[in-house]
Formats: sequence, structure tokens, C-alpha cells
Amino acid sequence: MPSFGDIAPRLTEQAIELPSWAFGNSGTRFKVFGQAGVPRDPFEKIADAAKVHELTGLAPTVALHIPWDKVDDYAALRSHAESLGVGLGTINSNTFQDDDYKLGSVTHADPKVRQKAIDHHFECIDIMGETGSRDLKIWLADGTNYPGQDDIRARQDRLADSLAKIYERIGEHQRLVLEYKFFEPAFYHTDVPDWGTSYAHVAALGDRAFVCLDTGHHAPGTNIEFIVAQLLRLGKLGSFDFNSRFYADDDLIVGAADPFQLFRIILEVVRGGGYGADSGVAFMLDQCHNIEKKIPGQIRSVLNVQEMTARALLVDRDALTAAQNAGDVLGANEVLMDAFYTDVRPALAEWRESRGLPANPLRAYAESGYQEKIEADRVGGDQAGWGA
Ligand code: PSV
Ligand code: MN
Ligand code: MN
Repeated sequence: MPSFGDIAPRLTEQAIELPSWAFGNSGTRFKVFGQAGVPRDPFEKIADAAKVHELTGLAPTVALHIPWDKVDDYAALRSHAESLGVGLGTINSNTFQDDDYKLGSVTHADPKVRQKAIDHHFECIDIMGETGSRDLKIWLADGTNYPGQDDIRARQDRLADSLAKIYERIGEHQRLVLEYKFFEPAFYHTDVPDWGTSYAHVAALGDRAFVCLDTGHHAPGTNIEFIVAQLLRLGKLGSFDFNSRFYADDDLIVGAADPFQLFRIILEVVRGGGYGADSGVAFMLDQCHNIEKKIPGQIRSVLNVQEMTARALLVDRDALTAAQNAGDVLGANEVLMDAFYTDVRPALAEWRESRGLPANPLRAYAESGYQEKIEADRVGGDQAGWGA
């Protein structure tokens, strides 16, 4: 197996984008538990995200969600981010919180509603110009609740047509990433339920359209690493929304529910050339911290991704290929498990220190006084988040 020293240089390539909405209040349909110190505006969300980056060196960009993060002056938001050592990243559209979209947005039978949803994406693209963002991420809540409610085939045609109009506006150095989700909020059918549907649409759009894989958006038991391998093979894996789930779209801390699955996913990312700055595959988090504190929740998340990345990089590729080619079933499996069971935490702590970062970012956060300060300073914060 390679040593930690062998793989350490590759760890510097890691960049994980944080979602602005992870810092705001969020909850379930039963209750949103408000927390003291949550941001009152997008500027404060960015300050919190920058704190995560300062302590981990892992999270250099922040994804925005429009209209939750709408501001008058995006150039000011951008310089604020840059002054804190981070950049603005993916722009997420939102066509799921408006009464007009009850029966769909870009798939709606009424052309006026479709145009409203398309116009919202045009606004997002304009914002991308100001924030310097590369990616427009589209997740659609579109679907139906009852068989016969709408023509599911016609909805695919409307979807293709709407996406084509949005894609046409995307700049030369920008990308459209289309996220899928197998159910919810629609319960009978969803218009973009799986990677195959997303792939079919982005393939028809063109070279700058990709699939976004949210790890929480699959049926239980789905082999997600297979999807990763296939999309990388097809050159269409644009980004990840990392989180973890026990039951549905739980949006829990990545690696919390199933660290081995996270390891297997990252292993396929590395295998398929999807790891590193130039790979074109963006690592993002899509999480909500309903009961735990937000900033430590994000710190824990990026550290979990880093730990599994280190373990995936430790796999002895030559030994694995040799065992696979020899038909050595258990030998090949053992090569993977040897890496998976390696505790990289002490080596990572030392490595962080050698780069001027705290050995234990969670402890450093607890000792920094930042949480106490935001709790004292920010009165009345409720910035979205899912609870908004
Ligand atoms: C809804 O399921 C969702 O969690 C999607 O995963 C999006 O990425 C996210 O919301 C933000 O729109
Ligand atoms: Mn997502
Ligand atoms: Mn989701």
C-alpha cells in the first residue's frame, strides 16, 4: 500500500464547495428549530463559510441559492467573499417555492408558467456573470402525485424545450448541471428522477451540460459508485452534492450514515479521473443541520470527505489490478479493505499542522470564540435554509 507521505501531495488538490443554506435555519416539515447566531443575510453566511475554510483549508468556495441569497450588489458580495479568502461558486436556481409552480415549473402545461421558470434561470445566469460562477445547478421539484394527472411524456418534451432555452444563454465558460432525485416533493412520478434521465437531457443539450449526482437522491440499496463510474466514463459527471441518508433525502452529514459508501464513491471518482482541480467534477455539500450547530456540522463534513479521500488514494492500485486480473476475488477485496480500514486521522492532523492549519479544526473552532460572538452579535437571524 502507498504510504500517507506518497498520497499527501494529492490532498492539496481537494476543494469542497459549501452550500450557503447550510448556515441558515432549517428543519423538517414538523419543526424548524431556530438557532442562536444564524446569519441574517448572505454576507454573514459567507463569513461562516469562510470560517470553515480558514480552519480546514478545504472549502474555498460557497454555493448560492437564488432567491434565498438575492442581494442588490453581487460585486460587493463577491469582494466580501474574496476579502475573507473564499470565492462564490455554483448558482442554484429555485423553482419550487412559488404557488405558480404547484403543478410544475419548466415542465408545466401552461407556457406562461414555463416562461416564468425559464426567466428565473436567465436571472440566475445574469447573476453568474457578476459572481464569476462557472456552474448553474438546476434541481427541479417537478412531477405529479397521481397517475393520469398529467402526460408524463409531454412533460419530458417541455422539459427538453425549456432546458434548451436555458442552455442557449449559458456562457462559453459556464456549465449547466442537472440534478436528479427519485421522489419528493412529487410522490408518483418525478420529471428528472434518475441519472439516466438527467444524462439523456444533458447529452442532448451539448458539451457544457452535465449531471449533478446528489448522494441522497437514490432508492435504498442503489449502487451509487456504479453510477459514478458510468457518468465519468461518459464524460458527463459535472458535480456531486454530498450528504448522507438513512431513509429518504435526509441531508445529513456526509459520511455519517455510511462511511464505506463514501469511500467506494470516492474510489470510483479517483479511478475515473474525477478527482482534482482540472477534473471538471465539482465536490459540493448539500446538507442541512437541523439540530447540530451549523459551522461545526460543515467542518465535520469536509473532514469526513477528506478522510475518505485519503483512504481511497491509499488503495494499492497495482496490487488491485493484479488480483483482479488473476481472478483473486478475496485478494482484490482485501486490497480495498486494507485501505478502507486505515485510520488516516493522526496523519491528517499532522499534515494539517505542517500547513499552518489546526490539527483539530473542530476543537480550534470551539476554542476560537466565533460561535459565542455570532450568538451575541446576530440577533434575529433566520436566513434560509429550508425553513425559510
Ligand atoms: C432538494 O432535494 C434539494 O436538496 C436538492 O438536492 C437541491 O440540490 C437542494 O435542494 C437545493 O435546491
Ligand atoms: Mn442536492
Ligand atoms: Mn436533496
